[in-house]
Amino acid sequence: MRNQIIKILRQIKQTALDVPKLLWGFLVYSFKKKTPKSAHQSLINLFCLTGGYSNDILSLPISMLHRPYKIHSAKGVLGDFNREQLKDISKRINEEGFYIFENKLPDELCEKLLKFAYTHPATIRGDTIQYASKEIYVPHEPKAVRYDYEQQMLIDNAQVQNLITDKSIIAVAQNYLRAKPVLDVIGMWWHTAYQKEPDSSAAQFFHFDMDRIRWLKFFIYLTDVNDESGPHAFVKSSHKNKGIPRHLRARGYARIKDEEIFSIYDKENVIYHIAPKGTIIAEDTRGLHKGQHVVRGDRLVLQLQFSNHLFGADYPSCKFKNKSEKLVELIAAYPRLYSNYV
Ligand SMILES: O=C(O)CCC(=O)C(=O)O
Ligand SMILES: [Fe+2]
Repeated sequence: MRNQIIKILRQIKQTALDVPKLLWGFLVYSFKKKTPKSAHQSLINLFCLTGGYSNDILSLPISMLHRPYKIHSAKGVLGDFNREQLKDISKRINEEGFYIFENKLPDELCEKLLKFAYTHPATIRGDTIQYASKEIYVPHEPKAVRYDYEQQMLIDNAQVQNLITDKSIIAVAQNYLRAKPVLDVIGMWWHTAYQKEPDSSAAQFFHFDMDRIRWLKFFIYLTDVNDESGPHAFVKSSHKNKGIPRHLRARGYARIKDEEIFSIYDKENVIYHIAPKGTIIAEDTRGLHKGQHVVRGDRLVLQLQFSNHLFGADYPSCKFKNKSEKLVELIAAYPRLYSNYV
């Protein structure tokens, strides 16, 4: 009983510190367009404390201030969605934390991106890598567990520009976020069979993301993904409020071992996205997820992240150097959507 009271008092004290720090952080952000580190930490602390309610409360004024764009035709690589279909997709993501689209990325687009990956250097990453040098990925001869392509190269790539101006993707993101979306991460990386053990810096242990207040990630497989080549894994419904038990949240951004996940969640709720190349998954990575480590082969994935606000983690910034005609047109129509790159 005494311990319980001490715990509650500690939580009250923590909240009393984190709420003003967060609000102060918003004020600083509105002037500097940069979040103070301590305010981002408070966002994480409050998530750990409330299990997600804090993010939902913060999202309310954002939704009111940045009401969704009018998108006339939500047509593109994912399909041609009407309002009801968009609602259904959001409902499924709200329920399960992810949605796998029936439509795949056309082969031609996958091939072009794959060719880009085979011909451009990427930064190698891994727990054992001392120097983040740039290397061209050679299949069967990996030099690290992960190869990350530079965002600047990606945003200027014609295929990537095709995807970030795709109305079906934009509409799905906006519908889920319930606000004007802001595109804020464009990433592409290989996971390789470099090592037998999962790697922490390559996101191969279960974890939740908390870089933003609310966001949606699109994972696009550019290679066939089987059970050995590193499927993306997600714990169904763990993105919901209190979907992650308090004792796990209490550890903050910690990486969680599989044994612990399976001791908490039913096996059938731990989903491994084994799927062919071109598969597109929308996921709320507030839930527990990871890239299963690769046993054989490799996996190339492209990721787009849309958030309801740029408050949060401070990513290195980059701006468009070349723009397709369509991108120029959409930047004018949806300035907030591309504000991070303009
Ligand atoms: O590579 C993966 O499948 C996981 C990546 C991840 O954790 C993330 O994008 O947030
Ligand atoms: Fe993650």
